[in-house]
Amino acid sequence: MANSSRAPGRSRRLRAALVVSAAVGLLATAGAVVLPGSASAASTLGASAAERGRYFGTAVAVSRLNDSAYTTILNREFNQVTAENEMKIDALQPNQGQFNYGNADRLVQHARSQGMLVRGHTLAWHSQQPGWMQNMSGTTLRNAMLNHVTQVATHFRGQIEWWDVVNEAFADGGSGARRDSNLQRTGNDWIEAAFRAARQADPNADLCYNDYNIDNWSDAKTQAVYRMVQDFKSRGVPIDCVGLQSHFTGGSNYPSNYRTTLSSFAALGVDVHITELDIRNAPSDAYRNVVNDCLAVARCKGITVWGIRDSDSWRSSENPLLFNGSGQKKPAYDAVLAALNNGTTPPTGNPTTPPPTGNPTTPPPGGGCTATVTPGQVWGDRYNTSVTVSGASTWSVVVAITPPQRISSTWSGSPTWDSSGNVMTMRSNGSGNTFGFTTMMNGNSSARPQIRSCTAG
Ligand code: G2I
Repeated sequence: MANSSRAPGRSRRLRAALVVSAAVGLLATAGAVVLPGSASAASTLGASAAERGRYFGTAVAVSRLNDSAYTTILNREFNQVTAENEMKIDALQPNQGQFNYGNADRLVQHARSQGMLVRGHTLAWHSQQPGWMQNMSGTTLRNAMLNHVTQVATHFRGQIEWWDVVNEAFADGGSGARRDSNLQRTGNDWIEAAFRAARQADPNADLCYNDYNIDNWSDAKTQAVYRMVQDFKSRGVPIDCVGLQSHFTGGSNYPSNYRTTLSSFAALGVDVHITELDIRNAPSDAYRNVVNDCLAVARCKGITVWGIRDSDSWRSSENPLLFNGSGQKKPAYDAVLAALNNGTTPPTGNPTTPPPTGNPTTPPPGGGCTATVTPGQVWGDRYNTSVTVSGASTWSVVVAITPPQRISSTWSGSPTWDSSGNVMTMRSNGSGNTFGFTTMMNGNSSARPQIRSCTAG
């Protein structure tokens, strides 16, 4: 399936969303222009990244959402989340055919309530396979893998901005070969098969290949992944992005050619994401360099750190993160925020008024049901909307948004989009009669979604 067959609802244009506009609402409100280093510079990582057209996210361990010190930092600083473990194969399908979405859904719900973007991690991986899958091979394994991809991507459809479709499929060292694994032994085309299945299940999510030790442009592993992406693009395999995990810890350092790596992948026509950043002992210089490199590459969409506090890290003894165990900001935090604030602000639309917080609007009646809009939370770059349907238990509601605004995620319904990407038809999916969505303002902070019709059945 070629990219052109994607539904447009969360296409590349949307990526610009996060992106361009966070500053806009804030600046409009403040009536000021943020200059590098000026007094009005953003004071959190997420808000500052959004001003530069990026996100700043973190891996989240769902069990820690009960820790209020943790959640306070999460909600204040970050506008993107990745499940540290809860969307892995063993977590989601512990027994064949039995899917466990509880923890993952909880994270998605938390993200939605905060307007955070969600990266899904990961659909196909040689590691963290449940026992039943580890023991499989051949066609049986290939089919089980594809079924997992399809089931999971379908379950989360409309809620995931980017999927790490395949994780860590290349070998370390100088061979440039694929990593040997049970999945690899099902045939070299397992990666593209996974991407095709993911595209089919969720045409609106961007699909990434994610790996570690592909940060140094000179490394054979980096070159091998580059050639795979080049090949996929040339053959129309649906790939949208490459994730560089960037664990600069435990023996691998920030390489001086990192920016070359980012821009070289981007030149293939894919976005690049820094997906699991942590740096041993959190040196400010290295963190600053990573931020500056991402900001220098237009297709570098954002940075995710692999945990919030050092005590949350998978390598806590290396203190590789931006907050210490007490939740205090470390020098690396200040370096990252300053680098973000000093970055170039991408061109934006011309906002005039701050987002209205006005009253619910009642749309025109449709064929047998009524859809009532309730405005939800508003952030600098985006806002939530809820729509409640009365008069029918199964329904479809047509919602139009005003470009350049884009819908970035939805919940409690099954969305499809028209070819412009501006008109969403939301169908009931058994989740009740209230659905919702997040809209990125993209430079227009005043427009609000319009209900075009509500049709029963
Ligand atoms: O290893 C660091 C990361 C490398 N890239 C892919 C990531 O998915 C990976 O994350 C780590 C998590 O940070 C760890 O938390 O992946 C590990 C393996 O999946 C995670 O470790 C696992 C332990 O191996 C399990 O024993 C444990 O039950 O964490 C699980 C939950 O705490």
